[in-house]
Amino acid sequence: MQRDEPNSRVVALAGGVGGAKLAHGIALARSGEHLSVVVNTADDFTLFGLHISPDLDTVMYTLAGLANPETGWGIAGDSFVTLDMIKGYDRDTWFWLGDKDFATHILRTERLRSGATLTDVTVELAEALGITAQLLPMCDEPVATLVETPDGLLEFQDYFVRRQHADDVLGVQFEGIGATTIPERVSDAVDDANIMVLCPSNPIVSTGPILAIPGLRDRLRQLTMPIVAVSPIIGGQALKGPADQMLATLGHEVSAAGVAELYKDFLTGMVIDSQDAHLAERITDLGIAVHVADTIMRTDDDRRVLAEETLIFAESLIVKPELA
Ligand code: FO1
Repeated sequence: MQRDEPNSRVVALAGGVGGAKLAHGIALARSGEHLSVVVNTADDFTLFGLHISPDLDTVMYTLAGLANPETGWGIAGDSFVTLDMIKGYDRDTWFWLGDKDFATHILRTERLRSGATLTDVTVELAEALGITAQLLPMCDEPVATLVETPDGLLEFQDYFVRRQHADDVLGVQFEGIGATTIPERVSDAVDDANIMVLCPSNPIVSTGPILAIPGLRDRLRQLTMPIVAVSPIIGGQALKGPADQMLATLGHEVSAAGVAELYKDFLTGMVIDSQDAHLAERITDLGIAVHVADTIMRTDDDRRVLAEETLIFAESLIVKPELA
């Protein structure tokens, strides 16, 4: 197919597994060189003295072709000898860290302790793994998602992994977000892009923290490039994780239209699943163009095809200068 903009520069905002899959699809559909992925870091935490960045690692391993295909996070075929030994010391091992994965956390922590920024370390690790896309944390300052539940305020991984996201979410807080700034490399990536894609990630705790960085949402509202989201909710459900439960307990509609409401102040277009075609008119009524596609990504080819469709849709929304 002939495209007007075969080499669009794309900046993608992503959280964990769903975000990683679409980012991988974009790299497969076009090329990593034309892609910057800005990743949520509000899930980051310290374990065994190591700085863990679950979403960054999920995107990094996925783009490098190393991700565990069953879980979507962690490394395929990893062993757990280190964690077993830690367990032998009578320590709680609720968060599964594989041996190869440990290497990433050790080196990240070492570099951060020697004064490198999270952006520096992320770029170094991704390059070393041969990733051609630019992988960027949403910010360099620490941010921690805290989840308000009937049992009190929980740290994110405590809520998500240890307690298996079983608690009702009554609110979320992004501790530290007020002191964050948009990193220069993220700012440059946005400036250089002609398409922005919001990956199908949890809109509350994955893209939510990215959009909460002071000044970022205002910046998106002023952009002239198309900003297209792929809905993480299909047929009223999240494919993975607690986005559906969270939307419900926070009083949002659990549908692609509910997600469109959350993004409507800056969104140009939305890709929704064929199962949700009936929602198209409600979303277009919000001033958001809609493209209907099969959005479930089971294989690498599904990722590539969805990414290609999303980019062609976004490119159709680029306002040509003579029409502006
Ligand atoms: N998710 C789990 O549900 N259980 C785990 O034991 C777990 C370990 C883990 C280790 C490294 C990593 O990079 C991610 C890991 N995740 C695990 C996923 C992760 O914590 C969540 O999916 C995200 O924070 C939400 O996007």
